[in-house]
Amino acid sequence: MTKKLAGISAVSLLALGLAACGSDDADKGSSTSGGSSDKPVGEQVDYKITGIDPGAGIMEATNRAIDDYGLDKWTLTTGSGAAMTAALKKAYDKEEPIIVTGWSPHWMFTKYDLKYLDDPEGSYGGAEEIHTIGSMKLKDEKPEAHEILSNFKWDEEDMGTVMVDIIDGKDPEEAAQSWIDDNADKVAEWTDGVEDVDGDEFKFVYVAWDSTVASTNVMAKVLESKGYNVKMSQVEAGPMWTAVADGSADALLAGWLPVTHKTYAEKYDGKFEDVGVSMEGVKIGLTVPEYMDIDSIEDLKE
Ligand code: PBE
Repeated sequence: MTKKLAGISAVSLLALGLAACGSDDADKGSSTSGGSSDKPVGEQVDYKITGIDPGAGIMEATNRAIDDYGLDKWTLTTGSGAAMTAALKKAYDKEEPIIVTGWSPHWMFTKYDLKYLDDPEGSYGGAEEIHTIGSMKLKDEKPEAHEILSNFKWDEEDMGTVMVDIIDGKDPEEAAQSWIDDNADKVAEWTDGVEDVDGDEFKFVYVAWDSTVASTNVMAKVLESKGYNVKMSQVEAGPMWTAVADGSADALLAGWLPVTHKTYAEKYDGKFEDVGVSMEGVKIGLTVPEYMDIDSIEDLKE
């Protein structure tokens, strides 16, 4: 029970983090320094934005922001979601300045007090949606899975529960299964009236982004419960889209649109089916600890 309560409060915080996105207009342009130092924020962080894997849409958006805001001195480092959150934890524990590429839903907003920097130029787009992207042959060849995936829709609290369980040490499969056990009504909305299959293979491709790990594990378990033999193949962002477009995988659950994965969606236009929207109102952007005394990407110019 204690665990459950802790989970709920963690998840409400996550929802709060999401609700706070972009609505933080207080103090705009109040200061050009960050943390307790008087130095410009750029000097404090060596003009470095801590990024993730190079194929992520948020990396493309961040390079666009560097351009849009004239951040000539700045560099975006590449790494992975895990390396980014490790760097964030390290800085946060010492109350040091750091700027990362962040997105919601993400457990980092549950574990740390963070804020998005305002983006008046709109380099990161606005409210995004997570789309389920299927291969062109999915509907004909695996109509049961297609139907379930087209019904798949949940919210940031649902995903947050799974993500927080995983970061707190639960195995992703177990975290997925316990969310399913606790949300039988929701799962039934996706699966009701859909016939079972007999061991047909189904292949998901996914990137090791914490949000995507959560959704893919949940849907893998749901499809398994209907008789599918599900394979999950972890790849980079580009190969994830390619695999669905060339039909070597059946579906991906991390099609962030209209902005984040626009380049991929345009590249493969006509070669995939947009099966449905699994979540609305998601967001990407530059993210900093609350203790930093900046509010807008414009403050990085100083
Ligand atoms: N993300 C998580 C991905 C999509 C899902 C925001 C890191 C990206 O930037 O491509």
